[in-house]
Amino acid sequence: MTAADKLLLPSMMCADFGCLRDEVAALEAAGADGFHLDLMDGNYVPNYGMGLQDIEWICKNATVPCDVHMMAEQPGRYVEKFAGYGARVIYVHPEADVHVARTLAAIRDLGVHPGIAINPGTSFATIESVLPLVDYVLAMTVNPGFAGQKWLDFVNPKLEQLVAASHKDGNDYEVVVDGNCSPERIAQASAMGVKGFVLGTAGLFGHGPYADSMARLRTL
Ligand code: S6P
Ligand code: MG
Repeated sequence: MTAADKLLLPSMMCADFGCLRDEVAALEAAGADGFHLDLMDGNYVPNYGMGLQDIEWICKNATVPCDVHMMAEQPGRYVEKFAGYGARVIYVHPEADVHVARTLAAIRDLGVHPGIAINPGTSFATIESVLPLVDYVLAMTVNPGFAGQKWLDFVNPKLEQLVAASHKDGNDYEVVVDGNCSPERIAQASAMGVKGFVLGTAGLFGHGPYADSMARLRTL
């Protein structure tokens, strides 16, 4: 994989909502490949965010694609809404959906890339059967719900499993990592074959000019 192939995806829950328009413009100018938009329902995870109106505004005003990460129970209830906003990818968690295969098919029928998000404590085997239905796998390296957490090393073998299975036996998906994407972790995961990185407090926000950080991360 070349550096240019890497997908660098700022996590907008880490942006300054006091000047969201400026944040979006600055991150796009810095070379963001897309925006990662987290939805938390206070139930599936013990936190709330981002609001539907925030997600709608970013989806409709960004000039780069937007991916919605649903940390919410019964995600199927909302996929039509996010498709209407113009989302590029919609990620759902298998534990949150009794009929995840139906929801993934519904996302594709809406013209959006289906994605599955996998928690640190969820095994590869749990999602293996639905992998042919998805275009992206969001591998969580922290427990979902909060920014600023530590990378859980026990996830590393599963990252390798996900990459190894990504383009064979009926599968055709890319692996994106979410959680503590520091420069060191990006270098490590990139070497494993991970394609995309959600950038939060570990690698982008609070580390000086976005363009400088993004240029450095792209070379790793
Ligand atoms: C929260 C969410 C993530 C965070 C991101 C923050 O679980 O799904 O997308 O926004 O992980 O990154 P960092 O670098 O603060 O861990
Ligand atoms: Mg996320």
